[in-house]
Amino acid sequence: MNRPKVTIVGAGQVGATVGHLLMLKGLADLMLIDVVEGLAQGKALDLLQAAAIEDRAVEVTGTTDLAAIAGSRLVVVTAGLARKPGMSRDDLLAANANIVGPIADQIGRHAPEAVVIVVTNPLDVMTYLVLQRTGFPRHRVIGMAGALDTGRLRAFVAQRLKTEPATVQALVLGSHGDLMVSLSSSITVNGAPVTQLVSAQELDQLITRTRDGGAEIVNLLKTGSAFYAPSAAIVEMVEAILKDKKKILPCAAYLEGEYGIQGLFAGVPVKLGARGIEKIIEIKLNAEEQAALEKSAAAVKELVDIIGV
Ligand code: A3D
Repeated sequence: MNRPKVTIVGAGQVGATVGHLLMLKGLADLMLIDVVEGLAQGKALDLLQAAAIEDRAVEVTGTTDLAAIAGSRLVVVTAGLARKPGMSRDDLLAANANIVGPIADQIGRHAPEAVVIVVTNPLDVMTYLVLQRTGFPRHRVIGMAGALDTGRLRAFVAQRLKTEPATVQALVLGSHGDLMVSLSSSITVNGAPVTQLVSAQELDQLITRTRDGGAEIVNLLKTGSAFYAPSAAIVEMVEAILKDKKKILPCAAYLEGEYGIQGLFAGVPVKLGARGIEKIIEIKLNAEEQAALEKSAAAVKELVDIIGV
């Protein structure tokens, strides 16, 4: 069978979990790459054996060699340092730029037609760096954040209302971080506006918990950060692309005037299909939401200026 090849660069908590979920779906042959000798090889071997038990006929290979990106239909970049307690996403900036920049160079060289999903934090800046260093068109470089943040908000709303998460719809835009923009007006439960189901104060608390969702888990874990939900969100995006689903999801996309933002990544609803981002969906925001989105983009611009890409 002619399965596409998906490469995951960074075989840590997120990368390996993405590998596990993708293996279970049997969607693609997998290449795991990590700078630590033996790590990607060991996890790949473990996954290959798990695939036999799960009855999935996929190839899983591990290496330290970035040249193994060659032939990838899709590359997921999770290489980098994870946040530690008390560390903001922005603290990670310089360290992760030095890791992600050279990886992007190798993606451009070895898989010039690939779609790239960037996960390394600070997300919006790392995605910008990958766009610049690969020279890829903007529809093929996508940041994962909105799908995760939306999932977190849906989980909290469903838990509060004691209902199934599948019935809860929501949209979280902006940058991934303290300035994410949750659109209260977008949250519905089986079509009913959530604003009529919980008090404004409760809704605020759910939105705040979503904004701080990553930090809450970091503080509990003490070492490392969230990986199950981030990986599920990445796989949702990978599946939409490999299956050409035309699925509308919030993702970090490079904006060229959409939402009044020029030359930066921000989380907005996009249509994901075989080409990557097939369309940036512009929805009408109220003045407060627009101002919040612009504030969040301005914060990303400051970080982009710091790393000077
Ligand atoms: P972790 O378990 O530390 O895995 C990172 C892996 O990257 C490690 O195995 C490293 O050895 C590897 N690595 C480091 N440098 C290189 C390199 N040059 N080439 C190849 N591999 C390398 O972290 P994690 O998996 O928990 O998180 C990975 C990244 O994703 C971090 O930057 C997180 O902050 C980020 N993350 C983002 C989200 C978003 O929602 C955007 C969610 C979760 C994690």
